[in-house]
Amino acid sequence: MPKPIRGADIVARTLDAAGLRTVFTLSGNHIMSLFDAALDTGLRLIHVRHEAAAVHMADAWGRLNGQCGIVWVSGGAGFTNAAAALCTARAAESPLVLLAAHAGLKELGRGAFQELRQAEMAAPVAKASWTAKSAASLGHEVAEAARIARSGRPGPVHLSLPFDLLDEKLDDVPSLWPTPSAFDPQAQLLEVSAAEKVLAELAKAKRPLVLVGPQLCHSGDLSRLETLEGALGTPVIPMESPRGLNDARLGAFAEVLRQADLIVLLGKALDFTLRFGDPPIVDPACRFIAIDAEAQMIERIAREKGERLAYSVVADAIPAIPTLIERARAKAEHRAWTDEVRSAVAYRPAPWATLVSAQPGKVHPVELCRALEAVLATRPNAILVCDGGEIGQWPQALLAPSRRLINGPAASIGASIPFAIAARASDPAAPVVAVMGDGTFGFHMAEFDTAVRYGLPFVAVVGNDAAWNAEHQIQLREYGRNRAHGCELLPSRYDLVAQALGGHGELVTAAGELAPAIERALASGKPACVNVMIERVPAPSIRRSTTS
Ligand SMILES: Cc1ncc(C[n+]2csc(CCOP(=O)(O)OP(=O)(O)O)c2C)c(N)n1
Ligand SMILES: [Mg+2]
Repeated sequence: MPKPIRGADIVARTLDAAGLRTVFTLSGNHIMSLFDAALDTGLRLIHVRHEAAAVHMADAWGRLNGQCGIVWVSGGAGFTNAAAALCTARAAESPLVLLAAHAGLKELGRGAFQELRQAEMAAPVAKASWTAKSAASLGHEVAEAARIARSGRPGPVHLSLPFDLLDEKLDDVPSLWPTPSAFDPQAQLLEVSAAEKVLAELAKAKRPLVLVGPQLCHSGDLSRLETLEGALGTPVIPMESPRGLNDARLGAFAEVLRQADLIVLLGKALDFTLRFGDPPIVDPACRFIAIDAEAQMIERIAREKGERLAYSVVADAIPAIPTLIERARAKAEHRAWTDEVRSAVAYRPAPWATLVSAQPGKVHPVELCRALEAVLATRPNAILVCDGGEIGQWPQALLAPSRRLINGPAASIGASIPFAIAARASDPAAPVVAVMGDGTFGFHMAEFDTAVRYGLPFVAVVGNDAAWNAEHQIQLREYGRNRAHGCELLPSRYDLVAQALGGHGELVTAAGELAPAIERALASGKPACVNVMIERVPAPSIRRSTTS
């Protein structure tokens, strides 16, 4: 006789068997059966202080590991808190599965506890979003969610789990369990003949560029892009910032983009980050190639660019890279052009090298980055997180760690503390440094408690300018100083917040104190906040014609 099993056990065991063992969660009535089921598996629960933080953690997990991050939250408001954070993961092409409790199927339409059309609500911020159909299909539906999250252009998937299905008892028969391959992404491989066509177009072009989207920036495995650039003899440019062509990491790239005669969009959406590829940012005669997992993306590019879309193919971006490298033996050389692009990307204003703050008791963000550069130089396995408005742009401009997490094209601030905690959970030996604004710190500062409970140290370096400065700068530019309001904050002691929650805190008011304070924070072995009083300056907008 098969033993009876609960729906909740099917979910927990399915995740365990697939190796998806770290679950970011916050408890709630209807998922307590999942918590109970987890005890009989190898699952590790990391329970947090706000559901959005759990999603941000799973997002970071997905970006760092290429595996799905897993989230469990309650239904109703637990779900809505979580769903809001899917927006960041969706734009960043990050694979995760949000499993949310849901009113019982049997009570739907009768004003059930926490009854809400969750699947509809998450649909615009998820790759797929649905409510589980039966207890017997729960394992298969979880596998399907994970498969969709990692197929094509990766992204978050939401699956609501009606609590009556989680509580239902059924016989443990083999048909309940998905096969390991049910989790595998559906691959769309770039055919050799397609790769040859792309290479032939590259060979004909004089000033080609390959632009790659967020999914190729995730692992921080820049060497993959460098190898591609070397093999193609064509500059390969990562684009994952909501600032698009003003991405400080790309230096003066916008100036050379205008000269390109062929742009290969390798898994890179033609969107606002590229100003839609329209003139004057792109030459009106420039041609395009699109290699994209989504036929709809290619159709849109074809509609917008007409005959200037020289070639297109539906294929996944990541596995396309080895195929392109393999076939690129007779590569076209664009050495002078590649050097020109590289020097534009590497350009930083010369005055930055010697810049020091003119304001007593304050540090300039460039000085902050100088100290961080020294700290990171001795830690090649470090993970750098950048968040916040203006402050977050400076480390993106000045630091080049091998692993980096930024908020991404959704332009959402606030994820950095959860990102840092998940980064440490994912690589317990990695020093994790998160640079963020003072406004941003407030979004998830309670997660210091989570980090303390789980012994997951990281250093939050807060650029404290007592303002939502990015928006304040817009007011200064667009409306004038005397109409700037609603963006002031206090120069609060966030370092003491960290201490109060069991972490380590440092207050820094002079550049000379920075490196020692960050070193002490790392050495503390605790979640730490280095609260740095900084000048309220605009983010860099790098052009070779200007010095700021
Ligand atoms: C979730 C979210 N809310 C609001 C915004 C708008 N926004 C962008 S930057 C910014 C200010 C951030 O302030 P802070 O973290 O202190 O960084 P600063 O700009 O001061 O360096 C705001 C409010 C956003 N991008 N995302
Ligand atoms: Mg600020």
